[in-house]
Amino acid sequence: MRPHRGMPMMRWPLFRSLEYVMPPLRTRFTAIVVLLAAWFAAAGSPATASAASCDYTQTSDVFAPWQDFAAYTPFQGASFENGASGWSWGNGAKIVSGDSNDLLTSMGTHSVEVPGGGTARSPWMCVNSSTPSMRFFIRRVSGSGNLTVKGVVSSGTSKVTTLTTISGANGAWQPSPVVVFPSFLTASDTGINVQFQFTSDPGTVFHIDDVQLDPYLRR
Ligand SMILES: [Ca+2]
Repeated sequence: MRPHRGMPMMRWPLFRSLEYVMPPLRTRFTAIVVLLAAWFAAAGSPATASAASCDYTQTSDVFAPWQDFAAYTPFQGASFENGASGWSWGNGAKIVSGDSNDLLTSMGTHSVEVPGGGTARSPWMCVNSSTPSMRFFIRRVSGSGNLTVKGVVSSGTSKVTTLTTISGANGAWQPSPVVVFPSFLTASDTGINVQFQFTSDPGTVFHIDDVQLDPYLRR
C-alpha cells in the first residue's frame, strides 16, 4: 500500500478503495468531486423553505380582563418594542410611540401606525386545526373608515382572503374583536404558513399593538 503524503482523507475507506481503481491523481480528485456533488444532489436542495412551527409554548390569557380566558401566544415581534422582527410595512405603515400597555401588565412604549391605504404585514405564522383565531389591540387615531385584516396563504397558489373588517374602534386602546379564521385556514392538522395583513381605509389611521394568536382550539 502506497503512502499518500498530505492527503489524510485517503484514510477513509471510501477513498482508500478509489485509489485502486483510479490511478492518476487528478482523476482521483475529479472522481471525489463528482461523488460529493452526487451526494449533495441526492440529499435534496438546502434552499427548500422550512415551514414555521405550530408548536406554540409561550402563552398567557392576555385578554382575561375582557372575559376572554383563552391562552394566547404573541406573534413574533408584535409588541413592537425592539423593532418588529419579521414584519414589513407598506404605504407608510410604521412603528410609532404610544402603547397599549396601560391595558396589560407588560410595559411598552411603541405600537404600529397604519395610515390610510397603509398595510402592516405580519411574519409568516403557522396556522392549523388547533389555532382557531387571533386578536390584538387597536385604537382609531383619525378618520371614520375601517381596518381590514387579511390572511395570505403561502402554500400552493397564493391565496388572499379578508378575515374581518373592523369599523367600531374609537380613540382609546381596546381589544379587537376575536378574529375567527375561516375553515380553510384551519383544515390542516400539521400547519400552513399564513401572513396577516392589516390595512386602513383611505383617510383613516389606526394604531395596533400586541398581536396574539390563539394556539388552542376552544372547546
Ligand atoms: Ca407595544
